[in-house]
Amino acid sequence: MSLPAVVPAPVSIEAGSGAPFRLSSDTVVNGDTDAATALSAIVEARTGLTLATGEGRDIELRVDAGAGAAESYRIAADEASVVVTGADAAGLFYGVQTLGQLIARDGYGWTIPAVTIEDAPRFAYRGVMLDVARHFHPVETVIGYIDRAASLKFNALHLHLTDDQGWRIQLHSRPELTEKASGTSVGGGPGGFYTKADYRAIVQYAASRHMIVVPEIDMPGHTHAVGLAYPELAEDPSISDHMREIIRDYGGEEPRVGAPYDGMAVGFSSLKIHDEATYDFVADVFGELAAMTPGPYLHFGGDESLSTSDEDFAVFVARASGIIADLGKTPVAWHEAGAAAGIADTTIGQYWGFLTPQEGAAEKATAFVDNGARLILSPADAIYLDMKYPDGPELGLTWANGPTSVQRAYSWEPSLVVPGIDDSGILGVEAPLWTETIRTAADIDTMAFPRAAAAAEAGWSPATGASALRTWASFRERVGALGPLWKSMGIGFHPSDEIPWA
Ligand code: TNX
Repeated sequence: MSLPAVVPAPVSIEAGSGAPFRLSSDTVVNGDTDAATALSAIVEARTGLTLATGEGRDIELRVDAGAGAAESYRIAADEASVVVTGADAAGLFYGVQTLGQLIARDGYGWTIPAVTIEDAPRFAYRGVMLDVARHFHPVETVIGYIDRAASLKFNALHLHLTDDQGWRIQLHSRPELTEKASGTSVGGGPGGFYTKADYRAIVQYAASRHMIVVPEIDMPGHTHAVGLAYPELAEDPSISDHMREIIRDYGGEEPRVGAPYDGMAVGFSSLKIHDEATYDFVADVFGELAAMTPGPYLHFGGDESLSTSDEDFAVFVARASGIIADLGKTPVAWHEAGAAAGIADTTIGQYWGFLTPQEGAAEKATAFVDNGARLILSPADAIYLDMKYPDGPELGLTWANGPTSVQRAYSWEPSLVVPGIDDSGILGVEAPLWTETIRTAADIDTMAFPRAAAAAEAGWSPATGASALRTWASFRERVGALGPLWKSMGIGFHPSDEIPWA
């Protein structure tokens, strides 16, 4: 008997021998109210049925604090009943997401197959990143992305809030940032920013889906927009020959002092490293963000600071990470920052190199673990969701060995990326979506689905080799089976020809 399709693959799944549970408008759901609301919404979207509440317990949703590890859950379904037990509220929520994937249809109606599932995450951190700087994405789009990501058991939304092209978060301590530096985007589009109330709404919605928000303010490079608001903090653009080549390839103008930048080239901007005013700025920005952000992480970027010398970069990284640590938060930085002596030793590194590390990336990443912290893995040639598909639309870039097939997004093992770094040094996995070419919610859906599901499985499911389900052959079948559920959720996924869509 074939197993029901669940993505990300659970720790264990066993098909029962009996008849399935039948869903109808008489089916009563009972127990935890938040979980019941979440399940009813999924069932209604997928089947059109409205579940009943009241006496009876056809479907029971409960939290049992002794039931297992954080975020874990168990499902027992047979002809008579369906019981989902979470070890905590997040675990119960994930059990409900799995239950949504189990909904099937036979000749008589909607069913949940007889099945027993035990499940818990491999890694504590499972993230998606959305770049709202290159193109701004409104609150509704972010909320939609939270729903989609949470359905795959992602628990962190990293927002790339600032870059050369725009500053997207309102701060009362530094109002000029959004007043003067949020009005454009790549290609000259209109830009935009989140008010403090918008940001709070995003944080709150994410929390309701058991996700934290990780805000990133990219520094000391990627800061041309800062110079529009505070010219005294920014170095003049430094335009290398390499950058002129990129401008030739991608089009666009060279960055100019005092003018918004709407091109795609990177690495020309820097904050002034040897000016105390810079660190007053860093303290204001992260101080205000810390107060708005209940999650433990503040990301200070640190990538591609190509116009900052190594010595100056190290000075900046030490100061910025120290400021964040002193606020009681855990700093996060892209892996380049690992090279900086003096970095706060709690800083989490985000590795964005290739599956086979090149040019010192592994050494820089390893430095975070040597300091006693851990890594988030975002291998660019596997799970950069902004890479073109081989058979997809024109959207996306190709620099990370692209185009990137669904098979390549799936076929990697976290403990084999950075040599010597195994699960104990890995906090988790994150799939970034940069938005130089990505303008709309529909664009986001196309690029992220189905490849985000591959990243979800790398972050949640047992290691490759530790589960019969952790193969490309199994994954493509299971993802294909999610097609109807994704359609019912309104996900405009890319109908990749690598996947046998149901
Ligand atoms: C590299 S990955 C960047 C971003 C670009 C992205 C495009 C990283 C830390 N930096 O600035 O948007 O490539 O794929």
